[in-house]
Amino acid sequence: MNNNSLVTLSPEVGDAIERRLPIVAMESTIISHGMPYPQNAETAKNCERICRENGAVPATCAVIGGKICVGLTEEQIDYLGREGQKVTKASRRDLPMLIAKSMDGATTVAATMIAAALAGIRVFATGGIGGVHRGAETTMDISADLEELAETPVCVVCAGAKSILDLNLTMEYLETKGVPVIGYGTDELPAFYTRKSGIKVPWRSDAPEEIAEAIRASKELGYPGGMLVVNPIPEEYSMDADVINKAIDDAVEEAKKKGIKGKETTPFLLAKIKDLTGGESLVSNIQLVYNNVRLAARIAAKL
Ligand code: PSU
Ligand code: MN
Repeated sequence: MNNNSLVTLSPEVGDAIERRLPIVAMESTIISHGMPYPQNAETAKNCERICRENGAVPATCAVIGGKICVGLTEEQIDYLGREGQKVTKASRRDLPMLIAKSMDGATTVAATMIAAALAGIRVFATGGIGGVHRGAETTMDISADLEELAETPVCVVCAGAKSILDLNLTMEYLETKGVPVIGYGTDELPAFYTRKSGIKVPWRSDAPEEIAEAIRASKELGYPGGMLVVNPIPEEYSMDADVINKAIDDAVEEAKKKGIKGKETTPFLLAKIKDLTGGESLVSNIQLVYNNVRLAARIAAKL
């Protein structure tokens, strides 16, 4: 499958591709920019373990020394965790120059989808995706993740989107781009830390098998893009809506005051929210990622 000289498969992932075993891709910006050290590296390694326990081979992706690595060693995961925001946050627009300069980069949802697609991997688990930011009507801050979902055939399992984004506009954007959005066991878009947002999703599925069938159908229809499965955070880890929404509003306000822009916006907000909730948001964040890995592994197993 991998004839691309830019892509390096780990031995485990290479073997899984050859044997056509279920594989789940995972991103690395969530490690470097999404969580503090050492919880970030621990979470990434636990995700790999949970993935294996659920019958799929994990393929955490990053750019290391200018190579697109699909499947990382524990040392590489620790390195990304330790370096944190010193590593380049790499989205679609960053890959060519990171490769040209033989640099390292932690891949966002968009860049991880590209890596996964190059390796022939069709299912990807993460926490939250980027989207249309609040105030995008003046800043034009719309994550490249949305465009990637329209262009690259990978099914992304997430816990919805944080309300650091404008969730209504994010859904409108996905509708315009024709990206299938499927609520797993829900009719509503989950809001990452909470199970509900009040926004309807176009489709609901209660069966990983059915989602796998939709992935196959999308391919047969000749759709270029992927799809988005939104999986609510388990009840026991979901946060109080008032507490989290207040923290998010305060974080957005502070980012505006400080003039935080562009790719710094999402990492700034994530760190601020964690501080404002006294770390409670981090616990929820970690648990919802595990929950998404479990579902992604079950979908991959049905493909
Ligand atoms: N949302 C989260 N946690 C994250 C991210 C988003 O709840 O770690 C990361 C993901 O890697 C996502 C990226 O792809 O931020 C989006 O950044 P931007 O909005 O700059 O495209
Ligand atoms: Mn942006």
